[in-house]
Amino acid sequence: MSMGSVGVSRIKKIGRSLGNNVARAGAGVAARLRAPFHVVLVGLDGSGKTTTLLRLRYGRYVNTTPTVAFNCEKIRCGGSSWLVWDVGGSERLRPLWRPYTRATDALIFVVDACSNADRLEEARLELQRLLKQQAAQCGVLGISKPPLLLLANKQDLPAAKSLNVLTHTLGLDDIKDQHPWVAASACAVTGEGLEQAYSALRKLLLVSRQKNKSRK
Ligand SMILES: Nc1nc2c(ncn2[C@@H]2O[C@H](COP(=O)(O)OP(=O)(O)OP(=O)(O)O)[C@@H](O)[C@H]2O)c(=O)[nH]1
Ligand SMILES: [Mg+2]
Repeated sequence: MSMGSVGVSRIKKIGRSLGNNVARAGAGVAARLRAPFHVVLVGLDGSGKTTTLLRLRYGRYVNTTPTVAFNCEKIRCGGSSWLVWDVGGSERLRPLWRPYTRATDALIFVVDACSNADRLEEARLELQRLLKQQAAQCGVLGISKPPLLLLANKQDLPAAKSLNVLTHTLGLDDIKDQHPWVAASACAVTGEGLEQAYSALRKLLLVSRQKNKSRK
């Protein structure tokens, strides 16, 4: 065997092993990209959380009853897969939001866009309380705040308020620099707007992760 042929076979061997390592690393990255984002759906009772989730899970309208604890479904929407925890929104269940939203990738706060002033004030208080808890929890754990999607549901109804009115009333305009958020309108009955809403949340999640990486 000549020196030249030994060299070539060694180079081929190194190339193969390098290729395997790159392939393994690539598979790891792909698996991480495929892993679903963990997201928690919260919002007042009757805002339509479960209807949005079941619409995405089954691709059709499903009649719901008030959630007495939580639902969990894996869905694909807006270019990603999501493991969605839908926690009941009745007053009695709201204390559960805290443990469910600990160390989540993202939050979705669903608001009934037709809510009257009292219900909007109730939603504002709950949302602001949740964001304060998030800030405290993330501070303790040393992690960044999970991006928030405000989902203005029931846009099919004539009394639905605009996104601008809702983001202002819920106090999101005031926390622009403190918490990453995005808002979108939807109708859970027809599914209109849900793809765009999840896609906007996905984009915000990726941008936030990129920012955190470059900060480290
Ligand atoms: N017109 C209209 N009705 C909707 C829409 N989304 C949900 N609903 C109705 O609103 C009611 C409450 O919906 P749910 O999905 O059960 O509400 P929820 O937020 O899960 O309520 P809890 O489980 O009690 O927290 C149901 O009667 C739904 O059919 C929508 O986009 N448009
Ligand atoms: Mg429900």
